[in-house]
Amino acid sequence: MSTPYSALDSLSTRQRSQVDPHAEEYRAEDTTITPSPSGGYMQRLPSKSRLLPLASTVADRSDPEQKKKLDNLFAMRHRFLETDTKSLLQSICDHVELRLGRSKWSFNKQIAYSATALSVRDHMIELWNDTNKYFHERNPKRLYYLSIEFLIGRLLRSNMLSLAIEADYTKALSQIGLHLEEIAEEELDMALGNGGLGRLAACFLDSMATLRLPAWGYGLRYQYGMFKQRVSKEGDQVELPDYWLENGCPWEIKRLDVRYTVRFYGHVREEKHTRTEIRMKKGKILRRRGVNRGELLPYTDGQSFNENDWQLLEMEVPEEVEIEAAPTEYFWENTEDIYACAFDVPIAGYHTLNVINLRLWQSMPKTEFDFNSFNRGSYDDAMRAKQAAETITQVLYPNDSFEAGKELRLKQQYFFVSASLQDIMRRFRNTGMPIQDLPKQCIMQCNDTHPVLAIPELMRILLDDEHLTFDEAWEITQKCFAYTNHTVLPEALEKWSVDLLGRVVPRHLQIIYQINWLFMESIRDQFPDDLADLSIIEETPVKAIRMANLAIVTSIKVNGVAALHTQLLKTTIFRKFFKVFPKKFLNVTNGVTQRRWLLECNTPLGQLYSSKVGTKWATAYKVLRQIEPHIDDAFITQFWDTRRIAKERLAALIKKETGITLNNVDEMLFDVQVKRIHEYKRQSLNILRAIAEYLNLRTLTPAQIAKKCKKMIFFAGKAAPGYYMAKKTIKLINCVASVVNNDETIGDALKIVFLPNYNVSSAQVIIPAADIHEQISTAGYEASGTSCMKFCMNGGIIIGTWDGANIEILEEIGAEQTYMFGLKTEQIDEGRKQRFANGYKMDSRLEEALLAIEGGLFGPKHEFMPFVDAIRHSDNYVVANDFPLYMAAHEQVEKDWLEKNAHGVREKWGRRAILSSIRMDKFSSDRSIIDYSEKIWKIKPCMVPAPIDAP
Ligand code: F58
Repeated sequence: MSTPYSALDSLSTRQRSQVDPHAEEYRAEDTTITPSPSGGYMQRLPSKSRLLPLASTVADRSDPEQKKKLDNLFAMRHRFLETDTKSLLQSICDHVELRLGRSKWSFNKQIAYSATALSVRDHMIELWNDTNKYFHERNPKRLYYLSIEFLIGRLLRSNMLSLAIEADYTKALSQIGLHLEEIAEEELDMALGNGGLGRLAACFLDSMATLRLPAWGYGLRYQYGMFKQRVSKEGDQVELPDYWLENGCPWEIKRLDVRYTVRFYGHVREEKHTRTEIRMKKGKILRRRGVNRGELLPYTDGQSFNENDWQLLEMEVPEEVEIEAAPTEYFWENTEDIYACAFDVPIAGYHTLNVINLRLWQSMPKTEFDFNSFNRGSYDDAMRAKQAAETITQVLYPNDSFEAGKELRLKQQYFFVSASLQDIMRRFRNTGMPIQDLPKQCIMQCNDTHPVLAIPELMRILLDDEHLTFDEAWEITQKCFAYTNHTVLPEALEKWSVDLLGRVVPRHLQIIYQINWLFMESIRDQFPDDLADLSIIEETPVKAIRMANLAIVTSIKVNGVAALHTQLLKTTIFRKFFKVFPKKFLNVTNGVTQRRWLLECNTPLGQLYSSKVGTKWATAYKVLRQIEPHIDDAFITQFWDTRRIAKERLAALIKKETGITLNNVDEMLFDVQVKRIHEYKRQSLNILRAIAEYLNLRTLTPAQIAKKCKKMIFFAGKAAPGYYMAKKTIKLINCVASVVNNDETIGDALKIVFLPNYNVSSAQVIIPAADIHEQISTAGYEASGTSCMKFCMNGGIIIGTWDGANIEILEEIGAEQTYMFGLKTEQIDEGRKQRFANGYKMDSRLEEALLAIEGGLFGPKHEFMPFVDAIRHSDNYVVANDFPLYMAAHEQVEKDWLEKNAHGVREKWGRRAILSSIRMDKFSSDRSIIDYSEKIWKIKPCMVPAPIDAP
C-alpha cells in the first residue's frame, strides 16, 4: 500500500504499464542534466522517497478533524485520470456538454477540438499540479525565462505526443466518427511572436520541461498575435488582425487569484531622514579680562577686538549638526495603476511527469469604470481608463519597431517585467530565505533586451521595498540576470529616450543613472577613452538609455546564439565591453526541439528512423547517428517514400491556398525559403536568381526544357507592416510568380509559389517537404537562424552562405552534404568596395534580370524601381557580389538532382539528405538548454518522481 496524499503514487494502470523497457539504462544521477535515453515516464526514482504531502498538510493531519477532511479530499482524487477509450470518450462528451454547453447530438468540429483539448488539458493539469507541488517541496534554484514573445503554434498534437496519449485519443475520437487530424486543424496558432526569437523561446520551454528543469516561462498574453497575412490580387501583402482567441484558448488557465498592480507615470518624492546632533569641535572664543572676567563671546576669524579687554582662547565648543539617520527613502507616487492578471499555459515535458508553467500576463483595469463619469452620463469617459489599461497587452508589436519613442511598447515591457518580478519575489519570499540568498534561488534569463527593465525593477524592489542600501541591492542584482543577444545589427539594439523613460517609470530612470555612475567610476581609470561608448546613457542631442549596455553591465553572462555571432559580438558591437568583461561573454548555439520539428511534423520519417534505432532519439537525438550503417538502397528508397508523402501534403496546401497545381512532385525539386522578409535575409537574391532561370528557360527549345530539372521555388514569410522594401520584395515575388506560372512555353519546368501567412503550423507542413532550403543571408548578418536546423533534421539540403549557424551545421554534417557559397564575413567590406570600383562588371544574368524588371516584364515597373535601384546603386547586402557564386551553386544543385542510380533512385542525394538529418544532434534545443543550465544558470533537474504501486 502506498502512503496517502502521494498523488504520484497512484498513477493509473495505463501509466504504469508504460514503463519504458529502457528505464534501467537511465543511470544518471538527478544532479546531472542528461536527456533521458529511455524517454519514458519511468525515470529512476531519486530514492525510495515518495512524493510527500506539503509540510503544512502533515501538521494538519495530527488533528483528527483535519485528517478526516484531507482523507475525504484525497479519496476524491487519488488516482490519475484513466485513459482507456471509454474514459476518454466520456471526458470529451462531458466537456462538450458540461464545460462548453453544447448538445452531444450536434456539435461541430470546432467544438470537438475544444472538448478534446480540454480533455487533454485535464491530464496535463494533474501533472502540472504535482510538478508545482514537488518544486515547492524540493525548493531548487529556479530559472525564469523572460521573453516578450513565445511563438508556440498549436498544442493539441504536441501535448498528446508528450503525454503519450495520441493513439488513445485517435481511437476514442474514431468511435464517434471524428478524425484527430481533422479536428487538430481547428486549432488557431498561438502566434505570440514575430519569428526566430519567439520560436526559440517556445522550443526552449519544451526542452526545459523534457529535461525536468525547475523552470518557468514568463511572457505577455497579446489578444492579437502576429498579424494574418493575405496577398491582394495585385500581389501586395495585406495585414489583418490575428484574433487568435476567437474560439477561446483551451490550454490556458485564467488565474483570477494571481493578480498584481503595475504602476506607471507619477513622480518620485525623496524623503531624507536626518536628525540634529550636538557635537564638540575645536573653536575660538573671547574671554573678558579684568572686572567682568569670565564673560565669553564667540570669535570668528579676522574679527578685531581689544586685547586689553579680551583674551583669545582655543577650546572645545558645541555645534549643531544634521546627520543622516537612515538612508533616503524614495516614494513613487501619483502613479496610474493597472492590474496584471495571470494566464497559465502548462508545458508538458516529453514522456516525463514534469509539466512546467508558462505564465502570460494580461493587462486589466483596476477599476472597471469611472463611476463619476458614468453617473454624469458620459459613458465614453467612463470607459476610457478601462480601454487604456487593456490596450497594453492588446497587440504584439511587429519587428520594425526598434526606434525609441513608442510609449506603448515601453509600457508593455515594463508591465511585463513588473508583473513577472512581483510573482518571482512572492515565490522567493515564500521560501523564508533571507533576501541576500536571492541569487542562490533564482536566475532570470533575458531573451534579448525587451525584458531588461527587470534590472532597475529588481533594484527598486530591493531598495524601496526591502530597504537595502544601493551597494547591497546592486551586489544581489548583478547575480540574478543573464542576457542573450540575437542581433549584430547596431540599429536593432533597443534604446529608450531619457525623456520617455523618465516619464513612464521615473524611479527606474534614477536607478539607471545611479548604476551608470557606479559603472563609470569603476572603469574611469582603466578605460578613459571608452567611457562614451560604454556608458548606459547615450549623450546624443536626444539622450537615450542603451538597453544592451544596461544588460551587459549587470548580467552574470552575455551570450550570442551561434559561434560566429558570439565572435562578432566580441569583435564588433560589444568590442569595448569584451575588453572590460572578457569572462562574461560566451556562446550558446541555438537549437530546436526535434519533438515538434521531426517527430510531430514528419511522422513517416520519424517512424522510418524508429524502425531502425528505436524511439530514444526523441529525447537523445544522437541516437540517430546509429542509422548511418543502415543507409543502403532499400533505406534510401524508403526515405524517398516518406518525402513523397511530405511533398504531396505541401502540394495540397499550396493548391488550397493559392490554386497553383504541382504535378509529379517526386520529380520536382522543392526549393524553399521561408523566414521573415528582410533585406539581409536576401529573398531578393533568390527572386533575382529565379528570374534569371526563367529568362534562360525562355531561350531553350521544348526538348531542352524537357531535360531540365523541374523545380518549384517556394517563398513564405511576413514583412513588417512598415518595412517598405520588404513589402516590395513580396510584391515582386508574386508578380514574377504570376508571369512564370502562366507561361505555357516552359511547362512544368519552373513554378514559383508565395504561400501567404507563414506561421508555425504551416512551417510544420513546409519544412518536411523541402529538398533544398535557402539560408542565404549576407555573411555576418544572421545571428544564428533556426529554420535551417529544422530543415536539415528533415533531410532538406542546405544551400547557404558562411553565416550564423550554417557554419556549425556544416561542421557537424560534413561539407559534402551542403552547397555553401558567397563572400565570408571578413570579405564583405572589400566586396562592397570592389562592387562600386571602376571597371566592375555586373554578372550579365543579373543585369538581364534587372532589365526585365525595369522593362515591365513583371508588371508595375515603377513600383519595383526602389528594389532595382537598391541593387544597382547601394547594394548594402552585396547581392551583386554573391550572385554568380549563387548561380553556380544552383547549377550544381540541378546537376545533382538529376543524378539517379541504375534503379532510377536518387541515391546520392538521398544519402546526403539522410546524413544531414541524422547528424544534427548538436542543434537539438536539449543541447542548448543543457549548455545554458551548466554554463549560465547553474540549475539542476528536479525530476518529479515516478509512481510507486497504486493502492
Ligand atoms: C532572430 N531574431 C535572429 N528577432 O534574427 C535569428 O538569427 C536567430 O536565430 C533568432 O533570433 C533566435 O536567436 C529575431 O527573431 C525578432 O523577431 C525581434 C522581435 C522583437 C522586435 C524586433 C525583432
